[in-house]
Parts: sequence; C-alpha cells; structure tokens
Amino acid sequence: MQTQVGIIGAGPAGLLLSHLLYLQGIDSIILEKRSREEIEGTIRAGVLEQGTVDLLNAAGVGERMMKEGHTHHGIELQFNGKRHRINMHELTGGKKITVYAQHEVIKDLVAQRLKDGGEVLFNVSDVSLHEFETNEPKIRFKVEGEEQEISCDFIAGCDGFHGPSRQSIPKTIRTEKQQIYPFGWLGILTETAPVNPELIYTNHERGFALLSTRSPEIQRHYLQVDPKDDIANWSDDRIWSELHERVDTEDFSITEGPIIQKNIVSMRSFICETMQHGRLFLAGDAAHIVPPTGAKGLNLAVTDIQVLLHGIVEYYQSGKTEVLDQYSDICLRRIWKAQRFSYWMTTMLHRNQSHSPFERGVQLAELDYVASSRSAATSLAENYVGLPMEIPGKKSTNLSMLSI
Ligand code: RFL
Ligand code: PHB
Repeated sequence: MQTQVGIIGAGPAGLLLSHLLYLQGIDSIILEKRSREEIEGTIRAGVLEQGTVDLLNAAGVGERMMKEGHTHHGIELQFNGKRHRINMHELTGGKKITVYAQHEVIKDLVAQRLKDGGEVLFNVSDVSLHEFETNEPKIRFKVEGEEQEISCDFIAGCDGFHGPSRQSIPKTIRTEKQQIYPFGWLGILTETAPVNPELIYTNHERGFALLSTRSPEIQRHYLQVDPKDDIANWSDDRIWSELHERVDTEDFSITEGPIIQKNIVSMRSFICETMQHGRLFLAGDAAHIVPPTGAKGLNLAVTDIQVLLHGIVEYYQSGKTEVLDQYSDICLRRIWKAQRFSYWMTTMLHRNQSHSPFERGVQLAELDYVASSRSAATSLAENYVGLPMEIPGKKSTNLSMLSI
C-alpha cells in the first residue's frame, strides 16, 4: 500500500488529521488496533476549547456538536462549602467552552472520513514503524492475520500513551519527564437531569469532586479516590453518599439516578521531548499526558494536529520544511503551558493527605485568591478556554489553518 501520510491511531488526533489533510487534497491511511464500536464507545473527555470548536466547525464536522453540545460561559469553584463563579466569558473577552463528549467527536469524524472515502483500517495488530529516518518511511502491520506494509512520505504517531510510535524514537534522542499524582478519578455516568448549569470543581476535606454533564438526560461526575482503589469497592450507594458529603451545600443536594457506567483512572503528567524524529511526528497523548483537571488533553491533541497539518501542507505546496523542522519546538512551547495549568489545577483542587496543616492552609488561600482577585481569575479563565495558537512567522489563528 502507498499513501502520503501514514497515521497510527484513530483517536481525535489521528481522525482529525486525516480529515484536515483530505480537505487539503492530501492522502492518508489510518491504522487503528481497536474496532469502530470500541473507539466510538470509550467514555473520556467532555470539554472542548473555543479553538477546538471553531476548527471542527470550519472543517465541516461540527453540525451535531452545535446541536447537541452545550456552551458554558463559566465554571464554579467550591471550597469551604461555598461556590464561587469564574465568569470566563467576561474575563476572556467573550470566549467560552463547549461540553460535548469525545466519543461523539469520534463518531462525527469516523462518519465523515468514511463518507469521503477515507481509508480507516480497524482491528489491525502488530504495528511497527520503519525507515522513518529516510524519505520513504514504512509501517508494517497485520490485518486479519495477514502481514501488510504501507510506504508513505510521513508517519503521524497518533496512537496514544501506550502506542508504538513514541517507543520507536531511539531512547538516546528523546527525554521523557513525568509526574505521577497520588490521586485517581472515579468517573460515573448517571441518568439524571443536569444538576447545575455549569461545571462545579470542588475542593473538600474528604477529596476533590467534579460535577459535569453530557446531555439533558446523562450527567458525568468524578470523585477523587486512591488511584490503586478497585471499582468493585464502590457500590452505587457508596458513590452517592460520598458525592453528597463533598458537593452538597446549605441550599444544594445532588440529584441521584441510576449509574450506567463507572471506572477509576490514575493521573499523571508526562511529556516527551522531542516530538519528532526524521519523518515521524508524534501528536496528542502519544507525546504528552495531562491530568484531566484542566480539561486539556483532547484540546492539545487538536493543536498539535494543526501545526503538523500546516507543516505537511507547506511541504507539498512548496517543498519547504520550515514548519516541519520546528514542529516539536512549536508544539512543546504551548504544551508546557498547558502542563503548567493542568498541574496547578490538580494541586490546587485535590486533597493531598501528605500535606501539613500549613500546606492545606496555603491551598485554601490560593482558591480564595482565585475566587476573589480579578487578575487571578483571569489567569485561570484564559488558560481554561485555551491559549492562542502561535506558529512563528505565520498567520496562525485556528481558522486560518484551513486556508493555508
Ligand atoms: P487517544 O484518544 O488515546 O487515541 C489513540 C488511538 O490509538 C490507538 N492505538 C493504536 N492503533 C494501532 N496500533 C497500535 N499499536 C495502537 N495503540 C493505540 C488507540 O486504540 C486509540 O484509538 O489519543 P489522542 O488522539 O491523542 O487523543 C487524546 C485524548 O483522547 C485525551 O487527551 C483526552 O481524553 C483527555 N481528557 C480530556 N481532554 C480534554 O481536552 N478535555 C476533557 O474534558 C478531558 N477529560 C480526559 C478527560 C481523559 C480522561 N481519561 C479517561 C484519562 C477525562 C478523563 C477521565
Ligand atoms: C468531563 O466532563 O468529562 C470533564 C469535565 C471537566 C474536566 C475533566 C473532564 O476537567
């Protein structure tokens, strides 16, 4: 098989890259180890930055998101039993976020790729990357037990944290930095009406809790738990009782409903420097992981893709590799800022049992500062809605990416 860009992974990064390349007349093939049903059914992110929403709309895949997603102009922080609203819309000159589930974005992108005749190969195995230090990289894999090979001009490693792409970069060339947190998130989906018009991030003596939403009928909530805890220890009754303890206030009691899904995920910050080697480019979770408290992971995957798209299009249009050569540096500059924000939100909002009473006092003072200072609240707001995308020397708003 032959294509221009071989893409490993049909997550948001791989699917969106393939679609944007198609809009620029560039061919790609996506290799995905899971089935279509699995990728369309995995529950993950919910918050889309304004830039992500604008890009999906400009790329013609935002119709359902605009109908079924919900725009939020602010978030609420709760501590010491009181709520404080951060009015992101006002603090950022009119920006907002949209709550629309990641697996719905995946469904929209898969449907569009298949409608446009895109090649997405599901259920592949034994993916390996070769000769990407030359001008003719190869990807080998098996599909239905049969060995296959793709020759391409570039490989996009969009295969998430556990995929083979990052591991293919020689260890002497990449530096990996990470932080493991002593926190896990127990996430549930429950059949109830929304409990609040906006997301509520709570710092409580017993641990962090987050109330989010998915649709008028389904809500998404999280509880901080021990990352090694077993979901079997958490009956529905125990989950509701813990949520009541942490989020109820004098005039609010969380609405209970049937829990239709529950699981525990651990949290880490991770970054791989460099994100490129030869003609292999890493994007999204393959190169970096942020703890979900800042709601940045999917959004970062989308901005990586835009830089990569820009570089690949420039190469095919003019033979220049100016942007491709700087791909890693351009992406990492913005990613480090998202790492900082996600780390800050995580340490500010979670209850750390190893904290001294003094450190706990500082944590609550930090929340109080954010809730009461316009400057501090603006800093949170501008990071939460998404920092601007910058490609040196290029006119690089999110939308201009589509008219390179
Ligand atoms: P993905 O989504 O992991 O997709 C990678 C794809 O590659 C496939 N793959 C392979 N394919 C072929 N061969 C192999 N050997 C392969 N190995 C892997 C996988 O099957 C998969 O389909 O990475 P991508 O595209 O970079 O997207 C990243 C996002 O998925 C991730 O950052 C977000 O989900 C993070 N995240 C959030 N991000 C946000 O922007 N906003 C949020 O509100 C938000 N909330 C969250 C989150 C992540 C969470 N979890 C579960 C960690 C909430 C949670 C609880
Ligand atoms: C979600 O709705 O899944 C969600 C919302 C906000 C976050 C993380 C996850 O910070």
